Amino acid sequence: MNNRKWLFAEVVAWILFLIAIFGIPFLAIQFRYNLNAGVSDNFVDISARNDEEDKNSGEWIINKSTLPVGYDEINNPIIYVKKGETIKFSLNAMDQVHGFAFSEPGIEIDREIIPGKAEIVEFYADKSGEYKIICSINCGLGHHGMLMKIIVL
Ligand SMILES: [Cu+2]
Repeated sequence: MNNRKWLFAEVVAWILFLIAIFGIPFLAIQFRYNLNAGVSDNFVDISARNDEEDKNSGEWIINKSTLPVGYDEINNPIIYVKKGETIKFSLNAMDQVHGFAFSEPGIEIDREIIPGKAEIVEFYADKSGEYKIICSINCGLGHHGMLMKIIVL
């Protein structure tokens, strides 16, 4: 082989080497990230309740949660989740039709919850921050008190 061919072989070898060094870990990270997205054991079972006779009754009730749950000073639930994880919500309405909606612009989750039928909603927590959840269907007195928060850490 002449020198030019050796040089070519050397350049190709270097390129392959660089792809192996930088490319494989990059692909591995992407692959892992994609595997994790959407696959989750985080499960939260929530009931929506608003007794029309009582203006203080509108609330989201956490029946069961595999994630840590706290409460703010007026007893609204706060759910904590790690960034990159997904939460699977099972939602049910105790009395009338409610709406489970994120009030953040850009998050298109707004689901009607009809009594007697569990609604499954998945939320992929890809960005850290606070996410407010409201009731998007006017359910009478107490409607504006139906607040809940998700904190992505
Ligand atoms: Cu409601």
